[in-house]
Amino acid sequence: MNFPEQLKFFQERIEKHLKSDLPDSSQRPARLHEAMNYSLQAGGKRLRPVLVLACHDLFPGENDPIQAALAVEIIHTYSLIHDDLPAMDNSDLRRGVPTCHRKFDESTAILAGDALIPLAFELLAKGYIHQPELAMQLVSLLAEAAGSQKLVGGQMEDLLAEGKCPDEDTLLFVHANKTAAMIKVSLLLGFLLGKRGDDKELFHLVSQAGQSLGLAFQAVDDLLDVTSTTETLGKDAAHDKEAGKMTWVNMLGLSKARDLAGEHTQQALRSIKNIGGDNQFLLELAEYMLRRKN
Ligand code: GRG
Repeated sequence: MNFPEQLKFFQERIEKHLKSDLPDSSQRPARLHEAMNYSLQAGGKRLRPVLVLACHDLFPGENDPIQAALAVEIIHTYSLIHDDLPAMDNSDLRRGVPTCHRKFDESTAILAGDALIPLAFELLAKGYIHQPELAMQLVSLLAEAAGSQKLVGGQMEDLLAEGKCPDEDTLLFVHANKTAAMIKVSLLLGFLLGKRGDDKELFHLVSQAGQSLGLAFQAVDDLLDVTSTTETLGKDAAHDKEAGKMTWVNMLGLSKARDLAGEHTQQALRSIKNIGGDNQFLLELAEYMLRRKN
């Protein structure tokens, strides 16, 4: 399979399992499950779960990484639902459709996000129950990445920095934790489920690749906010500027922010090459993430 075929294959597998493996909208309370499924199935690029599957396939083993892929997408989707709330970014559009609180209401959106968090850990625990040690490792890494020192912590500092004069230390903290941590853990979960999952040296290289890929991803996100349209993004464009967010673009300007995205991508490519294995897809994915339009 070439790169677009392989990407489509992974994305279709993820879509299929997001439909079949989660509580459906007829389950009581129907409104809650409807809201959870609405946001989960609204589309999105599915980059994080694709990273899980792709990293597993570097050294494919007996384990099926799909439950780990679903778990990271579910945590990511909860974070988007909560990020869009009036108390946070107050956004109307996400993944090309009305945000969860606009489609339903604020309380339902809060609860839908809340309910997605334990669901992710339930999928991990049950999905890998036959290897309790591995399951514990996956649960603990994802919990850490989603916790107060990473995803939620990054979001906290992002909110605190709104309207403030940009400073590099804050920007790096926010990007490393709000964005890169979830991208890094996606790679790590996939890697741990593969045949070489207990290789500490490789784990370190995968971690480095994830960090660089995550920082590149956020730099591109900052660029797209000012260079793209709401229609292409499927979420409000020029949002960062309006909200007074600290971004690489307002700190360095467009051209240097572009260079930075390129440099982080080059660093990620070097790490992925050093990891070895069947890495062609992952190398192309890193370049695709740099070129992405939404
Ligand atoms: C509410 C705890 C909490 C965290 C929110 C996800 C997030 C943190 C904020 C969203 C705003 C933002 C710019 C986050 C950086 C990460 C990011 C670019 C998320 C969007 O990810 P994509 O582009 O989205 O992969 P899709 O819809 O394609 O999955």
